[in-house]
Amino acid sequence: MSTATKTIDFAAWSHGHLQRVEETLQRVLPAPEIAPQRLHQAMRYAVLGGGKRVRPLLAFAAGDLADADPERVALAGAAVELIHAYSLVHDDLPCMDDDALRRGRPTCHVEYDEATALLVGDALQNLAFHVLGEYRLADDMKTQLEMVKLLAAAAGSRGMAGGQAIDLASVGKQLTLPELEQMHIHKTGAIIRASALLGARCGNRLGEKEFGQLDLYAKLIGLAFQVVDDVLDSEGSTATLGKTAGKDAKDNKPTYVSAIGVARSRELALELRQNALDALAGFGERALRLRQLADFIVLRKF
Ligand code: GRG
Repeated sequence: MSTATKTIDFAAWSHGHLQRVEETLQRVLPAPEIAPQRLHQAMRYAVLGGGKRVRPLLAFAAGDLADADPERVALAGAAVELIHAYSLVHDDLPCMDDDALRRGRPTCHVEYDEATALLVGDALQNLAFHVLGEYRLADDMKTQLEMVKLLAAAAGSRGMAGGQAIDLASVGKQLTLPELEQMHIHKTGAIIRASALLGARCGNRLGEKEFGQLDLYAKLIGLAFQVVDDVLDSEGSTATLGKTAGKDAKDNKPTYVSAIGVARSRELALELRQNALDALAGFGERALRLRQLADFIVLRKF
């Protein structure tokens, strides 16, 4: 397959899967007319208002490795996206990053109010686990329970929430590269990693070695995602990003750009991508979408 054909093919693949994710999110979110209406409307505002949906796409791509049923993966991917959306709503609150723009629109607490935004995050987090418990997502219940624990660990104090705590405690400090890496492996990487692992768990059980290789890929690509995020924050525009650009420097946050500069950060993202691709070497064509997503994550402009 030529590079041009593969690229077009990726566009079609992601378009189809994005539609499936949107339909699934629409379906699992409470309808806006159900009481309490304002909370349900705000939840839908936070989740359905755009976003790249990289995490569900990673779940689908990893699902390919395990011949997973796309309907199962769509639900697992939706659960991850609900956790992601909750994290953004809480991250934007005045007590955290205090941001007014997200996905090109007013943040949830600006559009509604702070208390509602807090409840939106709480409710989305619970909805994510409801989805993992409500539908049949794996061949056996033991695996499905593993999936619940996997997402709980990724979102909790030893995952995303813990990474956010390190982030808040690091304002005004210059972290070493290993410290920065630790922060981001937790804050951003844990949920990205969980997306891929959950997608794979929806299908035939991968061997330990194969699951380990997927895990390695997911860790590397999660870190690459954050390195690129730091570069985009420093170089991108608010209009393209749909969120306030230049916020890390303004807030005096340690980033890859502040630690090693833009040029080296770009190189690092490419190195991480290459290492992630190397981790997939044994999978052959089954890992095509994971390879293409690695490229998308590293070469993206928003
Ligand atoms: C646990 C209370 C609590 C809060 C967590 C981790 C967190 C708060 C927020 C994430 C903060 C953040 C903006 C991290 C940078 C990397 C990142 C997750 C960027 C946004 O993700 P994208 O680019 O966003 O995938 P879209 O809008 O495309 O979904």
